Amino acid sequence: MRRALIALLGAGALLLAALVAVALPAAAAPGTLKEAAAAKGRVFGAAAAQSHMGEAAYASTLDREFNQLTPENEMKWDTTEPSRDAFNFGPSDQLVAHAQAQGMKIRGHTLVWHNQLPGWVGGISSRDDLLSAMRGHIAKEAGHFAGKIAYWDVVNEAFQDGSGVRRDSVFQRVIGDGYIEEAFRAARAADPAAELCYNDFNIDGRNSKSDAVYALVKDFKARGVPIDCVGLQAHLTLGNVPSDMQANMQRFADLGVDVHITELDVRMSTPADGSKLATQANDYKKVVSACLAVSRCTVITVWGVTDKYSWVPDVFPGQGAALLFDDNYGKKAAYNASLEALGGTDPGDPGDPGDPGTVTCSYARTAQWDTGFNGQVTIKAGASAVGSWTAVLTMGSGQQISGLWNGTPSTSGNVVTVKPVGWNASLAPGASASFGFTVSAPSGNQAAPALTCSSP
Ligand code: G2I
Repeated sequence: MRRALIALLGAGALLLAALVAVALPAAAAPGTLKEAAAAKGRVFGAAAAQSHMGEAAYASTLDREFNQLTPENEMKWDTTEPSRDAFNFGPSDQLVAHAQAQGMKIRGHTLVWHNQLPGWVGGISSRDDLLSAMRGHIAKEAGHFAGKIAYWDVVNEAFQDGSGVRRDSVFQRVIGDGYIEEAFRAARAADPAAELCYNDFNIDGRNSKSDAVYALVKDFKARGVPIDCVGLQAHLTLGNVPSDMQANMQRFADLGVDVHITELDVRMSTPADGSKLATQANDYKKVVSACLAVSRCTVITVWGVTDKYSWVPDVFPGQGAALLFDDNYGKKAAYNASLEALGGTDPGDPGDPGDPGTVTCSYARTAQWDTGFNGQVTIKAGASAVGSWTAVLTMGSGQQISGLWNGTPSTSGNVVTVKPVGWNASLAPGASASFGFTVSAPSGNQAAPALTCSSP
């Protein structure tokens, strides 16, 4: 009897354990960039402009996805000290208050830069005078925000692009090489709690410019000049993430500084299309993964919330679509790729038709004769389900598609865009769909058409 009872209790415990296992699913993967980044001990930020904060979708996207804010222009010298000793912290105070209310960290950007510099600074020609103006500016601005700033971009873009030579700015000309360390010392004195960074573009991989920054940081560390981090801006062009980005970040980290990706965007020629957006998604994934592989890469910040307000088209006409959210605040493939690289999953996954996901595709020739051939294209979903897909075939000279099945073609010149027929639109993770076609090629050109694909 007692034995039977124990057996019964044992069985009950097993049953209970089984029930608990069913009732407690694994913790849901984080569903926003900031949550996913936090789970990896990272911060995910965006540059934001006070002038857009009144737009509800702008502010709500910023607040939902990001836990660090960089004022895009509001802390620059021409705004904060437009004339000597006359300070204006109005717009920056508003952004700081918003960030604090949202529990976001704040990146101060930037104390000393040759650009967006008021005319009066450029007019100073005595070393002592410029040194005192620069120290005064830093003391006042970093002092004003002291205790509220997680990271300061103390000096921005001090090296010439494409070389290890110092940029010819008024600071360099009038004060000389020492102006950078003077700026860092003044910043430390004004706000001892902030991490102090040197920030620059085109130092994402190893090159003569990043070598020069490396030498600067090494020298500062050796001589006890205060520096805590290096900002790699990462204003990238499509398909060009430096292959040695991780190694480059690691060498900085090995000097004893943190590494921040401070202004990430990946621009493309506009209009965007599925294949460019897929390449961009892969670029973002590479950058996020490289950061995660370096323990001292602690911050990733994108340079803007939405493509709608990106700086890119103003400076590079005909280019844009560089960020994670499109003009309508829709999540782009690059968003999903970044989130997934951080270990998160969009709550819309899997199978949300609005979720781009990723697909790969392949071509095979299934028959051929003197004046034509049959081809078959297979589209395969990646790790996430996709709601739809698009394949683009570029035909060779003298080739024309004379028939196509299991797909819906539309032709423009020698480019044939193929969408699903309906039943073969949505694909489970790893599943594939195929369509076939006949090519008429009177000249005998049997060359495979070029093929790209994307989702949706
Ligand atoms: O150029 C991209 C970034 C490179 N690294 C340093 C960043 O501070 C820089 O940001 C951009 C801002 O995104 C732009 O918004 O810096 C530009 C100026 O160098 C900013 O553009 C300026 C325009 O030149 C002004 O005409 C405009 O009034 O933005 C101002 C405010 O919208």
